[in-house]
Amino acid sequence: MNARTLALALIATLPAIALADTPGTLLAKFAFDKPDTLGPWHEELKPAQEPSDLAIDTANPHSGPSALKYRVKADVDSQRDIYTGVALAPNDAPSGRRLRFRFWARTDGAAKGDASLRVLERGPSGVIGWLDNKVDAVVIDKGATWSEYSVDAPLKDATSMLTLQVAIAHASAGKAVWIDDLSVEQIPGAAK
Ligand SMILES: [Ca+2]
Repeated sequence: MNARTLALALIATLPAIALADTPGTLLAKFAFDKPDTLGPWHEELKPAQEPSDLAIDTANPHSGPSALKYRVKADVDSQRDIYTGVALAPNDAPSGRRLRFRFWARTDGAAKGDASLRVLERGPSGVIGWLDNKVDAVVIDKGATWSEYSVDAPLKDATSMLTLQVAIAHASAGKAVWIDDLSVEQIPGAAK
């Protein structure tokens, strides 16, 4: 490869690098570092109905002193989730809004595809739909080692609030997922 070819090859990689590093506007960040508080995260069902543990775990943090741990305690053979809400600013982007979700996760006892991040878009009239029309925005499948996950997706125009869910499908005793450093950023939208 001569110098010119090398230069062209490097230039060709620039847009992808620039896109991945595009600074976004941070809308929400969950570090799960305050001891003994889950902050705004909740279980889908009341504790008596929900055979699971949801806790701040100081034994297995990704960063800081702790992470969020969600562990199913009994065989329920259906999906279970924990959730929180994220309020958005009014839609003032004529070219559309685009969000980036980033987090670190690890699992225990969960098969590939069991655990996922789900993002429900909501508006003044209620539920609008899943982010990018996909039930699972991100499938968490890399096992016991902390791994980083990221997804970019366009937001529907009427969306004013998000519900983030960490879901475990086919919930059975012992399946667990840890989440840390979850962020939601708005990044430049693509022209429609
Ligand atoms: Ca943390």
